[in-house]
Amino acid sequence: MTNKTDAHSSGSGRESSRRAIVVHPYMKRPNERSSTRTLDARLEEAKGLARAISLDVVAAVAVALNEARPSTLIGKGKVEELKALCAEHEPELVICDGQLTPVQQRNLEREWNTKVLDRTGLILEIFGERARTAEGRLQVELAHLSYQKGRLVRSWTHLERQRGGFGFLGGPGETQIESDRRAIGDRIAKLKRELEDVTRTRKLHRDARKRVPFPVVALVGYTNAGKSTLFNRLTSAEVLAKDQLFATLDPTMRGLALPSKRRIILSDTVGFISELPTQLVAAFRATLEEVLEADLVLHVRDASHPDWMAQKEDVLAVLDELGVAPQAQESMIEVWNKIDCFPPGKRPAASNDKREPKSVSISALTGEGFDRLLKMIDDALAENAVEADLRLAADEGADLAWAYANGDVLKRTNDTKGRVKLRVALTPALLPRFERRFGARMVRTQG
Ligand SMILES: Nc1nc2c(ncn2[C@@H]2O[C@H](COP(=O)(O)OP(=O)(O)OP(=O)(O)O)[C@@H](O)[C@H]2O)c(=O)[nH]1
Ligand SMILES: [Mg+2]
Repeated sequence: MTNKTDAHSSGSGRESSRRAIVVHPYMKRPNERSSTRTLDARLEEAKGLARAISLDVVAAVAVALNEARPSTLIGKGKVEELKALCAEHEPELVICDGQLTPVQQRNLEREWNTKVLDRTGLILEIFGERARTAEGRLQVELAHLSYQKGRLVRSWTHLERQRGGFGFLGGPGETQIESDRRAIGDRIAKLKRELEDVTRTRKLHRDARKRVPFPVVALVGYTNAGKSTLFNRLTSAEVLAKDQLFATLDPTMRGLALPSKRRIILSDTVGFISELPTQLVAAFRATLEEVLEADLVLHVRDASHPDWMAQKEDVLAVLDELGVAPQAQESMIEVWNKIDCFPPGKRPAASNDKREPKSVSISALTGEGFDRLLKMIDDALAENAVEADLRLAADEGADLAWAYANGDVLKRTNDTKGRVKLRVALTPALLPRFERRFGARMVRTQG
């Protein structure tokens, strides 16, 4: 991975002044996916990704393709044009906002006399810079290696085809690649073992936390939607919120009390993006377990973004790929953020359609709409809650204290003999623990 200066501490990143040209190739005959996004927004996103590793974008060009050329992806004429642009700006790097085969990458590097990185490579670089925890770093390195390994295989088959007619198979190139592949394979196996250890420790922590009776509410959403800003405002925590793609990588959790006094744990996570490299989705599955096990998921959306509909599809696709249960997706609340960007009267209106997910408009920046948001969280959790009655004898004070510490006590009645009846509200996750502790002394009344 890279060993450049820290993007967070370098501020504008100007002093590093690594100049880059961004090239966004797209098919002239748009397929379904690209047609839902504006070209401008795609180019902006590509520039944003480049800036996320403090690159100084000196030029950005969208390139229309009739077809993908196997040798260079983009057509001859455009390759020449961009060569001139490279000669003019002398960038350190050209970002190609699409997938390149290793052969295409190498050919373009030769043509333009500069290093070329494709979208997956760029996202991996960003994640490499952002990862802070041991687990995050392991996950990114693993993803990076899987990516490299795939490229070695492909370039090898290409070489094989080139040499095929001459009987040079088994030449030095092949041996080199074979041993590279083996080395990468060994490293991957080692990383996987280390990651398993870290994940196990993390699970222990999570189980310990589970003994706290608070429901977990997870924020998910497209990168830059405003998850961390909302998280900070709600919990008054200082989590890095930046106009930067993938500002947050490692999940962060903080406690918070709702208006009903119900305490929850809010979790801020990594943002999603279209065409998230599959290696990364796989690698981050462990981290995103917080989301998988959340009692409620809030989908934070940037309502001011021209592509917010396409972004929603991307987020739902990643949630599916991660295996977030359909019922969790069903109870998901959509948080339409950044409504301060709209003049009054021009704001997107929440639908009353029962088939649509519940939604609430807010501004994480101004705090507008927070009352409604918090009430919706309260209501949704209450809806999922289970109620039960506990009957305790006078000498069962320890159990009584435990019930107060772990459940949400709604009502208490004492009789003359010192016996106590408690009505408690429990999250679904808590129910089994109460059942274990109280057995026949507990009767479910609802849920
Ligand atoms: N105008 C406006 N800007 C906002 C609002 N909420 C967040 N932003 C801005 O949007 C940018 C991204 O905010 P973050 O909170 O870092 O977004 P995120 O979803 O955590 O992004 P990642 O961690 O990269 O996935 C920042 O520049 C915020 O100041 C809002 O309600 N209104
Ligand atoms: Mg964030």
